[in-house]
This record gives sequence, C-alpha cells and structure tokens, in this order.
Amino acid sequence: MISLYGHPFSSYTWKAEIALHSCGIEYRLRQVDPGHPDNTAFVAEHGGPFAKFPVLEEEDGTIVFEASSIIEHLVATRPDAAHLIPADRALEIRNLDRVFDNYVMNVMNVAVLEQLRAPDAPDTARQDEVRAQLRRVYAWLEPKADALGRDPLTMADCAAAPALFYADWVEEIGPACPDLKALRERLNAMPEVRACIDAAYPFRQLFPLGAPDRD
Ligand SMILES: N[C@@H](CCC(=O)N[C@@H](CS)C(=O)NCC(=O)O)C(=O)O
Repeated sequence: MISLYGHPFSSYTWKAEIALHSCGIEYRLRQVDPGHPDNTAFVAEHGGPFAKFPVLEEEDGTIVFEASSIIEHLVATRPDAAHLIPADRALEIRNLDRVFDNYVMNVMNVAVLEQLRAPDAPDTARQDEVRAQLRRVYAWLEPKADALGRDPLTMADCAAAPALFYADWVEEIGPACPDLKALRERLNAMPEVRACIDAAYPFRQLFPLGAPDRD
C-alpha cells in the first residue's frame, strides 16, 4: 500500500489526502511526530531541503515530496486521477493551486508561526498585517469561488479546502465574501475533506492561536 508521511493536523498533509480520497486510493498515513522517529527520519531524508511533509512513498519505491507534486504524480500515473487537473482547465487549476498555497496557506502560517515564536508576546502588528493580507486575498478569490469546490474535486480544491479551513480561524471570512464563505462550507461538507477534519479533531488544541468552537 502507498505510504503518506504527514500528520492529521497538517494542512499540506490534508491537501494530499483529499486528492488520494477523491481518487479512491488507499494509503497508510505514517504519522510524523516525536512518537514515530522512523517516520521523522524518513521525512528528514526525503522531505526536500527543509524536510517538510507530506511525502508520498509508492510500493515501487518512488518518493515524491511537495503536496502539489504529489498530486501531479497521481495525475501522471493513474487514469482515475485525471479529474484533479482537467486538461481544459489545467492552467487555471495550477494557477489557483499556487494562489491558495502562496497567498492563503503560507500567509496564514506567518501569524501561526509568530504565535509559536513568542506565545506570551507575539508581534501583534505582524499578525494584524497577516489578517489584512487575508482579507485582500479573500476579496480577490470572491468572484472565482462559486466555480470551485464542485464534484469532482480538482487540485485547486485540494489546496483550497485546508487553506480556507485554517485561514478562517485566523481571519474569519466576512459578509463581504459570501461566495467564498459558501465555498469553504461546501468543501468542508465533502466526504474527502470531512475525513480530514474529523481525523484532525483530537489535535485542535494544538492550534497556536486557539481553535474556535465551530467546524
Ligand atoms: N510547500 C510544502 C509545504 C509543506 C509544509 O509546510 N509542511 C508542514 C506541515 S503542514 C511541515 O512540514 N511542518 C514541519 C516543519 O516545518 O518542520 C508542500 O506544499 O508540501
């Protein structure tokens, strides 16, 4: 069986897991945490320059890191994964995938990392700046949101689901962006995404900014 090295609370692990679920591909999640030093060592060796997860390991020994590259690998190797990057929307899907990673997920992470760096005295100006950047990207995404999160899921949806799930905990999507809010709710209700939300539930107390009592 395929192995996916990652963690149930990790947004980028979700991204790969949502893609695997949407293709009906069975896999074993090898949890990367202090209790599993072998898995941590595997990621240290194969998780790219900064030893990040997720990392996919095929039965034939093929190893792929970076969530988007894992999805590209699935599309390249399995006919059942073609929906993830439909040929007639490939540029749009790849472009939105970059937007959700670079301008939602990674921006949101700045506020999270700042809280981890200085839990008692975070740089709140920096965190306010992150919230303003999120509001800006929410407004940019709003006119595109209604076309996203439709069955079957694409790579952009795989990126959008965890990015919007966690970003909304940092800066809630407001009434100015009803279609984006509806997209987040639509994605959260999809079985591929719900499985990740449920598996992450026991780890919510780890969210450095405090997880809200919803979702
Ligand atoms: N660009 C990477 C980002 C992966 C990433 O940031 N993973 C986080 C977990 S969500 C991680 O490995 N954190 C542990 C660490 O940085 O040591 C991807 O798309 O897979």
